[in-house]
Amino acid sequence: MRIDIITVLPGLLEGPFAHSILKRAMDNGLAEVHVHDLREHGMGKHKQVDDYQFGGGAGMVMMIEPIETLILALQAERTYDEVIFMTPDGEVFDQGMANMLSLKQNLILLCGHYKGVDERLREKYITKEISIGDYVLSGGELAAAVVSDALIRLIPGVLNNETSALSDSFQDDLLSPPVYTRPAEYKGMKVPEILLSGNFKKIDEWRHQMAEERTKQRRPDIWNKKHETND
Ligand code: 6GU
Repeated sequence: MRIDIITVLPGLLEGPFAHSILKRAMDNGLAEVHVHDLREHGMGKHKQVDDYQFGGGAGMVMMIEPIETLILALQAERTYDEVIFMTPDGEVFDQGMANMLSLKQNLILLCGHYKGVDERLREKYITKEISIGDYVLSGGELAAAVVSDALIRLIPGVLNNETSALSDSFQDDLLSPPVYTRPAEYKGMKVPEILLSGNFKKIDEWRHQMAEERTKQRRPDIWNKKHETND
């Protein structure tokens, strides 16, 4: 998978891909993330990328031309499955969308800023718009990092057995059960007996039961959605 991220703040995206699982995925050639500084394609000697909005009102709007130039240059090199605009008024991202997008080869993520981007660019080039939740971030960069992380970890070979994405919360519409490590007793607090029993069938049952209880209690919305179709 290749992800091209278009941003006015490339520095914000240096950290997330330089560590741990995402770094290893890139080192192993399983994923490529290319961050493009929109300002390099800005207009005039000030490399302008945004301008006042027609009709008045506070806040700048990202101009069409620098973004179009970058998108066309990328599309001349390869075919993109989606050109995604990261924006709080997009479709809300979830595990289902992550699963779908993780099957794609080439994606462009455009990070929104200021008051947004000229509507004509959205109409002409954007094939999908994603929000990561109902709150407003200063820009789309952190959201692009969130989406990229969620996709890359699903690529076969990125996770090993121990960290397998198949046992993730949400993958089976259940939250994860509680987990424990050494010591078996800490300041009087004990690890549930069953986990020390060595009876792996019983342990599996216990974990499943805890996952169900946790989902019912914390996310009745997910629990009810999972069960309404079966009733
Ligand atoms: Cl994708 N961008 C911004 N600026 N805010 C958000 C978001 C995206 N998703 C949730 N809030």
